[in-house]
Amino acid sequence: MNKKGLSEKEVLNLLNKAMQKDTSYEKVLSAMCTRPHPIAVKAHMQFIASNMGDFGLFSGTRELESKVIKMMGNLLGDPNACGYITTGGTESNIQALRTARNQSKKKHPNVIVPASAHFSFDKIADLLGIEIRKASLDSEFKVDMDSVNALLDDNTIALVGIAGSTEFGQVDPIDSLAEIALSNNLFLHVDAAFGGFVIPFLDKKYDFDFSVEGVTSITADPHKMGLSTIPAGGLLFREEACLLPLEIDTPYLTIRKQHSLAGTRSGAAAAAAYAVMTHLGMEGYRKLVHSCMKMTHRLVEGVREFGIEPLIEPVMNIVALDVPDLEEVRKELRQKGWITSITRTPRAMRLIIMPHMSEAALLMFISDFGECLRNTKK
Ligand code: 0PR
Repeated sequence: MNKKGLSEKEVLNLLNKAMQKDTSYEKVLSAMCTRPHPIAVKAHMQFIASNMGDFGLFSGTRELESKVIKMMGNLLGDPNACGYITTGGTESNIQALRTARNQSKKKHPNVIVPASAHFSFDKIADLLGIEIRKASLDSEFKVDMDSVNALLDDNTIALVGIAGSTEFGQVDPIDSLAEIALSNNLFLHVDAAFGGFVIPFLDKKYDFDFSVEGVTSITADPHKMGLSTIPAGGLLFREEACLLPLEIDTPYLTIRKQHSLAGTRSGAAAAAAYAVMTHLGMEGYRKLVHSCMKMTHRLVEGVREFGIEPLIEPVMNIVALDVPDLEEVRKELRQKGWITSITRTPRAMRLIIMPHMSEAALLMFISDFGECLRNTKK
């Protein structure tokens, strides 16, 4: 630290310099986050000092958090769901499986997740001492139910289904997983970190949430397609009793118990999520998702003209393209400023069409993509 403080102007200059090195979102096709809605930013700033880790001090923010959970419960099939605003999908997944582990009496618990599960489940294996078993995927990258059944044994405590997989944007057969969960008395967690704010607004209907009997908990993140500020994840449980195994005593706070993983935790995130959800409403999110889906279909149409096919017809605004000379093409695109990503198995080009994408930028991407393909073929 410098001995003497710098002036505000000098500090702001330093900040601006640092910010210039950050990538602005215009040409980012690899991110599940986006620019937050301006009203979320306003709310975030207004509640910047609020701490949900000691919410007895911040009962107004606490009310906003409860309202966000209520709105999310309504969105995800159970108006009576309970939960809290986490730091993101990772914390939500950890906490859901921590509940499952603490509720079970197994000494060597295992959880079955699809091979497409986000890497947060590998962190969970390490943190919670749970064996994570990966079930294979079918030809459409949904979890294969035969594989799930084959992995199931007496030490299985939970199943996980993904609604909006990180790489393919696919939705697992949650109803089939729920049947197994119900008949074996297992916890069923749905990771809809990305899909939670997309699937309810698609034209096609999917049974993926609490409307499916047997679903115990859901991860759905306002800081992804919810257009809220980071860090705003959501964790919902069907039953209040699921929060109990997470509780620890906090005798010297204004609250007696805490169930979050983080201690001090952003109230700004809860206020931001409340603001943007209340402002956009169901109609606003539907428009947003429709616009992303329209661009996604336009993208697929465009690349098909170059003979490139997606691995599956896009379910949501995530596309995996089967591209020859993948790394070469990605490198060329990078030189034109485009940031793309990949899927693990099989290797494909992964593109996420977030709300920061515009139709004009997308058309430019399609044209640049065609040029890069031709260049690498030479
Ligand atoms: N579950 C699913 C299905 C996810 O896709 C993700 C993150 C998580 C859980 C974990 O969420 P948090 O990162 O909020 O803890 N998916 C993206 C990923 O890891 C997140 C991301 C966002 C990556 C922006 C890059 C980026 O620029 O790929």
